[in-house]
Amino acid sequence: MFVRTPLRLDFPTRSLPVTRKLLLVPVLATAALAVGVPAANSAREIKVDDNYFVRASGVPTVEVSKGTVVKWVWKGKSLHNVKATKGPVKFGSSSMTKGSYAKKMKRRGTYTIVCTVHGASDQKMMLEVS
Ligand SMILES: [Cu+2]
Repeated sequence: MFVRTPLRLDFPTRSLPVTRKLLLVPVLATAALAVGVPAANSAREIKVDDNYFVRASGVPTVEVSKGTVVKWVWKGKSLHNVKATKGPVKFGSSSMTKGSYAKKMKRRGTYTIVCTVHGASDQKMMLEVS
């Protein structure tokens, strides 16, 4: 049997309450802002061990981009420090046996970093900020 669904004309014509419409505005505004937010700055950890940075042999080079927070993390048992002896900015940690030292790299360039306790011939690394 064919049943024709009558077109309902008696549905409520009332629109959404005003409060509902107002709630939508901040939601849409937040979504629009999220699109333009730049990626968070990156971070990089570097091992400080007995007696080397990063790895036991050679002079390692670590490359990071400007704005990266470089964090040296003490892993060994001996006393070490982190000193930028050459580069656009001089910086450095105190001498410690444990803990960490973080530096946000704001200037591009090549940095020579040594542990002055053990000297450049024993504990040295290069940091390239591009
Ligand atoms: Cu050292």
